[in-house]
Amino acid sequence: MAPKWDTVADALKKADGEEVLLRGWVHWIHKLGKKAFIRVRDHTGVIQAVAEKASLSSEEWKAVKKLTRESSVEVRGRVRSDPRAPSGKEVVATSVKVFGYSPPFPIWGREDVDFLLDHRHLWLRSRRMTAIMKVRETLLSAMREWLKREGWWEVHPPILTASAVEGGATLFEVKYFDKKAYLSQSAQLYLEALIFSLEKVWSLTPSFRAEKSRTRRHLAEYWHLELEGAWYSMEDMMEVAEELVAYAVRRAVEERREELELLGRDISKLEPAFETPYPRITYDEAIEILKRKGFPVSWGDNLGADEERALTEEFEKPFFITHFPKKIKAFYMKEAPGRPEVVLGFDLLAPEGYGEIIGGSEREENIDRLLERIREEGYDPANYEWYLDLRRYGSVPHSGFGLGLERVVMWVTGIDHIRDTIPFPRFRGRIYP
Ligand code: NSS
Repeated sequence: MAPKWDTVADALKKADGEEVLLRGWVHWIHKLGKKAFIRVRDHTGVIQAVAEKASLSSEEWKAVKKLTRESSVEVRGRVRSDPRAPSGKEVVATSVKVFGYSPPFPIWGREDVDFLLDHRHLWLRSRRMTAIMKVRETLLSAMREWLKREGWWEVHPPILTASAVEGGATLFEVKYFDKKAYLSQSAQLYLEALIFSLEKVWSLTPSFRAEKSRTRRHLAEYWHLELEGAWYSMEDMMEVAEELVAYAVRRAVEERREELELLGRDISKLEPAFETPYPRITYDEAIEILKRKGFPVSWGDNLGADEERALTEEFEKPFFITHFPKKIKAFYMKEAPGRPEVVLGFDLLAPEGYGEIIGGSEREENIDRLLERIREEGYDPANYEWYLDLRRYGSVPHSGFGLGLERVVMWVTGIDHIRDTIPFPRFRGRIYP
């Protein structure tokens, strides 16, 4: 069905004198005697309409006089080039219809963070949030397209689960009838079950982490894109990860240049990410680099945000860190052959200080080692019986990873806080709206 009205982008493409019918919200309005300048916003942009008392019915002119910012309107008119208009063209209105008036809009754009979060449902109308949401959509559709083309099956694992994947400390507990259950931290264990039929699977699910501290890059609810592949080694999986990211970033730059520019993103900093392979360093090398940079780190330490930021200064494109100490990584990661203190795990870090966007590994196949690690974590092995079955019945070498969509959006848009990568962010202290 062809839309019955024009977008602002359509209007800007029209020649002088052509008729348009716009629908949108009043972005800005200036009333001057018998004239009103109405900037109309829709999802494609903003255009100025000029309404004059003489060209409208008296009802319509009355309505125009009552218009306020964020009222919703329909404007019919003719396009006219005007170098003084913000977009070089304006619409000379022949009719204005009001759908909904707006009392004084509470947001001007200079309010503090908490005010904007309390009014998130309204702040989403800003051009900044609109641009970010479009970049997000483009990144995700590009990834989806890539995965389909490369033969990965999309599947739908559960969100309500009986057990932890990524450590008990960040589990959200929910009442599940007369039992306790948890919101999923990762679909991984279920994806591991699905590779025995579909072999190459992926899912996009919300993942939940009860992160106790508020940071710039942690949400309590985030969108997790996860892959799992039968017969894939860690190295194979890293190639998948870099190709997926390179493709998505390239597409976002090609298709969302205007939005990235509106956000003030220096696009030249994203271009190196188009080319694979991405550099690879081991955890051991990362520790050496950090020591050289004067960080008081020793082997076995977790790499926090500050350490990651320092490492990103060494690279102009995303890079992998591999072979982490076993004791800082999850129970399911496979021991490195000949080096039992290290696992075949990898992180992909985005440059410019952004840090980890992907975490993955080859999975432990040895059932005894798995059980031992499950016990060490303090989990009840009974909850993992089904998972252990996957090692009993025709076990295969396999690997996978999880990508935090908001982390990727944050890097690509160049924004400094994860909360603006998602319409309604969830983190400690924030559940409304
Ligand atoms: O904890 S991860 O590093 N890894 C997993 O959950 C694996 N079980 C995934 C897998 O192999 N299937 O999380 C993966 C990614 C991580 O690199 C971040 O990009 C993102 O998920 N992540 C988060 N994003 C936003 N907020 C929070 N709290 C968060 N935690 C992880």
